[in-house]
Amino acid sequence: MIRKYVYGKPFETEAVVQKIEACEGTMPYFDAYKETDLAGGSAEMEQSVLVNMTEAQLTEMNVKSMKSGFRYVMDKTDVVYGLGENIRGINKRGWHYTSYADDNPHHHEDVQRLYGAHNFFIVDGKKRFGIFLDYPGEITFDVGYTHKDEFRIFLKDMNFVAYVIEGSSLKDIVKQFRQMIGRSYIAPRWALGYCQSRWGYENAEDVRYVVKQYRDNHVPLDMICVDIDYMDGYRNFTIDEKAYPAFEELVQEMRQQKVHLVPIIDAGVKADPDYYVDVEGLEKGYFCKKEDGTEFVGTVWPGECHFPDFLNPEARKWFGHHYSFLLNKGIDGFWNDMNEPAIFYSKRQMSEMKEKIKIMFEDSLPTDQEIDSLAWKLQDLKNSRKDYQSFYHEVNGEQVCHDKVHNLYGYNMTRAAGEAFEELMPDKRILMYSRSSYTGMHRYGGIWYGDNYSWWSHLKMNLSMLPAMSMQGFLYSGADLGGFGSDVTEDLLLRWLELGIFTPLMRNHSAKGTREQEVYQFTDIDAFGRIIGLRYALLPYIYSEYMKACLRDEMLFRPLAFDYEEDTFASQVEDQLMLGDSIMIAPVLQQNATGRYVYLPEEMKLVRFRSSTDYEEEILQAGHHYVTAALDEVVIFIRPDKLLVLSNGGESVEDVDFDNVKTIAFVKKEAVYEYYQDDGNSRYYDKEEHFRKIVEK
Ligand code: MIG
Repeated sequence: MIRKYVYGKPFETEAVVQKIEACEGTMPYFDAYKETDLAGGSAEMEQSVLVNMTEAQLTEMNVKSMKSGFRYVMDKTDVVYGLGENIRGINKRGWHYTSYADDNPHHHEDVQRLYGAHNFFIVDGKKRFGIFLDYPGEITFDVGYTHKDEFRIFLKDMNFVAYVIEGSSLKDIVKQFRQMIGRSYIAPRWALGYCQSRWGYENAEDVRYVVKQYRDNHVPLDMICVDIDYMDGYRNFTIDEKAYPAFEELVQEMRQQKVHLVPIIDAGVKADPDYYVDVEGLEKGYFCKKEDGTEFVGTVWPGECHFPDFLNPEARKWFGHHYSFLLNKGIDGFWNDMNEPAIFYSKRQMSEMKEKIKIMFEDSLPTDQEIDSLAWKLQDLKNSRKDYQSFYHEVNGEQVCHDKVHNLYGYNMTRAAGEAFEELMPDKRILMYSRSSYTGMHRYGGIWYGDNYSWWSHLKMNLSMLPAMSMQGFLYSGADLGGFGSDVTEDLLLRWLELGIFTPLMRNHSAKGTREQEVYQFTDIDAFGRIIGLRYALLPYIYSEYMKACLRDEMLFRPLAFDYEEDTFASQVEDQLMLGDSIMIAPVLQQNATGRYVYLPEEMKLVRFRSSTDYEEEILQAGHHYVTAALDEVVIFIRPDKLLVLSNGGESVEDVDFDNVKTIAFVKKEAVYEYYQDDGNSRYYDKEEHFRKIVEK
């Protein structure tokens, strides 16, 4: 059951598609809560007194700052799931998280926010409920950070909608939420192939070289992402003719190699009187403006940029239709970047900074501390709150300050593309994944999890994020495998791919200046070929589960506790996941380990793959086990009376035979599997003939 509570005058985010009548009163579970900072002492006042005080009374009391929100007192054993793209574990307890989309390439253990804003969570304990706060501005979820047993939520202002969801199970709560926000974006089947990417392929020859290496080594490959270097001076919807001459021919040549070229699009449009997109945008008034009515300018990769007002439906349509520049060249997939939006700095802030630096160096030499603080201040120029507060969107004829709707920017950029694709290519699925996102964007594209590092802890973080993303409906998603920043090692890449073979978006991506991380850069190419080959063998299962999760508003990856609610240990398991209907995965996440401990909530069949054809099986009892998994081995666990469908593999998705599949089953009485299959490319997903039962006795 879903109950809706409207507070104040909420902004219409269009995250929710279901019509739900609002209830009277205030939302259950959480009590109204205020936190004050009293001048001359910050002793907490009695809540009963505080929440009823008027603004005037508070001012009289010398309140320096006050945060308004809600509080829930957690039981010791309560587990909190959700919040989508965030750091830390599956159980979000013990930290504070902020929804305010941020381009932060340092996913350290102490950051509070990343690129997306996903305000849905479930509290599971003596009481069990889910809450979605539909609010496009900044929210803080203090999940036992300030007080270990209190869950406090603070919103910038009290104009929002709360949806409180109760259900018969954790899965049921998620399903109701997902039905409410609409069906997830469905990627073309080829986009579940392996993707090689790097910010650093500078020209067509670089791309050809990568593809040749993969094909020569017989390591499967379906896509190459091209990063900002393919554009002419980082101008969206242009091509650098020197680096990528005859782009259309390159696209065709790649298609003959069964590889899709996937270009990046950035949010900022270069401010340039000789650039057609900028000229059009200015003419039509489609860019975000400052209070004085002139266009806001911020510096990003192209230099000074204008920012399309994606909240304006006309501007959205205009920008979306520009993707046809590339669609017409044979492109059928894109990634949307820098759409928080990322801003390196604005002119105004830069001049202020220059002033500060001048003063600092004027009279005397700065101290060490001053230099440190200067470095911090320079960092603060990036993605600065002041900038976000200084420009406006036009929504139904009204000016809305960007800061208040910040989290909707990337969502609506991707929506612009998604809506255009539906119009321009009604019969074909186009690949789209974005960096920034908000609930609702899941209907138009997937996401990748941004600029992680080549760190073992980030491999673990990748695993933790997967079920949280499934909850939010971002089913086509994945992290940069091998890590984006810093230098990868061969063993880390192998282990990371051993998780990546299960995620719908399976992309190896890395940053300029880091160690090259294509699989052929390392010694045991054969092992990489076998692991990636296993992905292609598993594709019938992964695609079928992915599609069913999309079509039925379900989770693809689940924490163990979602399937074994009665099992009191299951909620403790932070490094294993249920994947689809039949299996549990337990990747090795630690360097130099030749195996790991695995918890089995019930008897299961272990399958240890060295390749799709070379594997062994073993039945394991419920309980704790140490399971070996050498560097080139993948262990999975099949549940009782469930089965796995496998193909004979292939070097590209189009070579995979999805009709004639093999099975590996754990038969106790009878293993049953519902196998989904379609052409992988059209938009007629729901036909009955796509579902087939496979039974094994
Ligand atoms: O400021 O386009 O997250 O995947 O390679 C960095 C260059 C801009 C950030 C993306 C990353 C991409 C990079 N971009």
